[in-house]
Amino acid sequence: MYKEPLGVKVDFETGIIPGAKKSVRRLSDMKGYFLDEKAWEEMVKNGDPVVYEVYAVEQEEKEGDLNFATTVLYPGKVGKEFFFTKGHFHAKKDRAEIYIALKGKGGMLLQTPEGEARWIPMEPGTVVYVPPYWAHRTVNTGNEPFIFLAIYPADAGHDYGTIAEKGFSKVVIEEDGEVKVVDNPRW
Ligand code: S6P
Ligand code: ZN
Repeated sequence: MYKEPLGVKVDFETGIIPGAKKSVRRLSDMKGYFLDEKAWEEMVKNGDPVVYEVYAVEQEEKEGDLNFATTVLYPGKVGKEFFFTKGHFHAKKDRAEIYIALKGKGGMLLQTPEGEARWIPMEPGTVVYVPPYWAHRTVNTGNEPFIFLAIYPADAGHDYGTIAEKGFSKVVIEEDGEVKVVDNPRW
């Protein structure tokens, strides 16, 4: 009747959680996500790099329980756009989430269902509260892996559809050697 408590040591250097379920997202898994489609195609042809890996410790989708997962988001750009995670709303839209940055440099784009966006810069030690209803995507703006831990309700689920179709209203690019958060020209 009681579940067994669990303690695991997360490797802050690699993001690896022993015993966790690993998933890998390559650039080819992100067709249509980046603005510069030619650059995307070239990069997919020339090695199809891993954009991010997730190590997740997940429970049954039940109210009250919690999941946790690390993400290792690699450095890179497609055209001017920094590598990012796909981004999602939670399937149960009112489920919140906490992120803790462990290594590297980046940030989070958040967006309401109406398309109002926010950018929160993240570095090791930054804790981000993702309120209910906000879609969220992380972006690596540095030149080493950006690693963070996410803690989220076990019944939150993922809704990728809306973001896959429309993206975020802001994009994070490098211009004149600077990180800029600008309006998405496709929005
Ligand atoms: C889950 C949490 C993270 C992401 C991971 C990959 O709610 O927000 O563990 O799943 O960072 O991003 P995405 O958008 O591909 O799920
Ligand atoms: Zn989430």
